Amino acid sequence: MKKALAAVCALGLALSAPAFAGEGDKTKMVEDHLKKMDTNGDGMVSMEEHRAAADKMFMEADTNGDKMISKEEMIAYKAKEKAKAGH
Ligand SMILES: [Ca+2]
Ligand SMILES: [Ca+2]
Repeated sequence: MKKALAAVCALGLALSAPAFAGEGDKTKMVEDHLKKMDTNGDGMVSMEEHRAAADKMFMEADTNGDKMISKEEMIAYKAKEKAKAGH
Protein backbone atom coordinates (compact mmCIF):
# COMPACT_ATOMS: atom_id res chain seq x y z
CA MET A 1 0.00 0.00 0.00
CA LYS A 2 2.76 2.43 0.99
CA LYS A 3 4.66 1.47 -2.12
CA ALA A 4 1.63 2.05 -4.33
CA LEU A 5 1.08 5.46 -2.80
CA ALA A 6 4.70 6.42 -3.38
CA ALA A 7 4.27 5.50 -7.02
CA VAL A 8 1.20 7.71 -7.16
CA CYS A 9 3.19 10.58 -5.70
CA ALA A 10 5.97 10.05 -8.20
CA LEU A 11 3.58 10.13 -11.12
CA GLY A 12 1.79 13.09 -9.59
CA LEU A 13 5.05 14.99 -9.54
CA ALA A 14 5.84 13.87 -13.07
CA LEU A 15 2.47 15.09 -14.26
CA SER A 16 2.10 18.67 -13.18
CA ALA A 17 2.44 19.11 -9.41
CA PRO A 18 1.03 22.53 -8.78
CA ALA A 19 4.01 24.12 -7.09
CA PHE A 20 1.96 26.56 -5.05
CA ALA A 21 -0.67 24.13 -3.78
CA GLY A 22 -1.18 23.88 -0.04
CA GLU A 23 -0.95 20.66 1.96
CA GLY A 24 -4.67 20.02 1.65
CA ASP A 25 -4.52 20.44 -2.11
CA LYS A 26 -1.61 18.04 -2.27
CA THR A 27 -3.58 15.35 -0.48
CA LYS A 28 -6.50 15.98 -2.77
CA MET A 29 -4.21 15.84 -5.77
CA VAL A 30 -2.85 12.47 -4.68
CA GLU A 31 -6.37 11.22 -4.13
CA ASP A 32 -7.39 12.46 -7.58
CA HIS A 33 -4.42 10.74 -9.18
CA LEU A 34 -5.15 7.56 -7.27
CA LYS A 35 -8.76 7.65 -8.37
CA LYS A 36 -7.72 8.27 -11.96
CA MET A 37 -5.25 5.39 -11.99
CA ASP A 38 -7.29 2.95 -9.92
CA THR A 39 -9.19 1.56 -12.88
CA ASN A 40 -10.66 -1.45 -11.06
CA GLY A 41 -11.73 0.71 -8.10
CA ASP A 42 -10.17 -1.36 -5.31
CA GLY A 43 -8.65 1.74 -3.73
CA MET A 44 -5.11 0.77 -4.65
CA VAL A 45 -2.97 1.30 -7.71
CA SER A 46 -1.41 -1.91 -8.95
CA MET A 47 1.74 -2.02 -11.02
CA GLU A 48 -0.40 -2.68 -14.09
CA GLU A 49 -2.67 0.25 -13.35
CA HIS A 50 0.30 2.50 -12.76
CA ARG A 51 1.92 1.37 -15.96
CA ALA A 52 -1.28 1.95 -17.92
CA ALA A 53 -1.56 5.46 -16.48
CA ALA A 54 2.08 6.20 -17.25
CA ASP A 55 1.66 4.89 -20.80
CA LYS A 56 -1.43 7.02 -21.25
CA MET A 57 0.45 10.05 -19.98
CA PHE A 58 3.31 9.32 -22.35
CA MET A 59 1.02 8.97 -25.34
CA GLU A 60 -0.81 12.15 -24.44
CA ALA A 61 2.45 14.04 -24.16
CA ASP A 62 3.88 12.57 -27.37
CA THR A 63 1.79 14.70 -29.68
CA ASN A 64 3.67 13.82 -32.89
CA GLY A 65 3.65 10.11 -32.07
CA ASP A 66 7.37 9.44 -32.57
CA LYS A 67 7.50 7.50 -29.26
CA MET A 68 9.70 10.17 -27.78
CA ILE A 69 8.85 13.17 -25.69
CA SER A 70 10.77 16.26 -26.64
CA LYS A 71 11.30 19.18 -24.32
CA GLU A 72 8.68 21.11 -26.28
CA GLU A 73 6.15 18.29 -25.97
CA MET A 74 6.80 18.03 -22.24
CA ILE A 75 6.34 21.77 -21.81
CA ALA A 76 3.12 21.67 -23.83
CA TYR A 77 1.89 18.68 -21.85
CA LYS A 78 2.62 20.33 -18.52
CA ALA A 79 0.83 23.48 -19.66
CA LYS A 80 -2.15 21.39 -20.73
CA GLU A 81 -2.23 19.55 -17.40
CA LYS A 82 -1.97 22.81 -15.55
CA ALA A 83 -4.87 24.26 -17.51
CA LYS A 84 -6.89 21.10 -16.84
CA ALA A 85 -6.21 21.40 -13.11
CA GLY A 86 -7.59 24.91 -13.27
CA HIS A 87 -4.50 26.70 -11.96
CA1 LIG B 1 -6.72 -0.91 -8.37
CA1 LIG C 1 7.27 13.18 -29.78
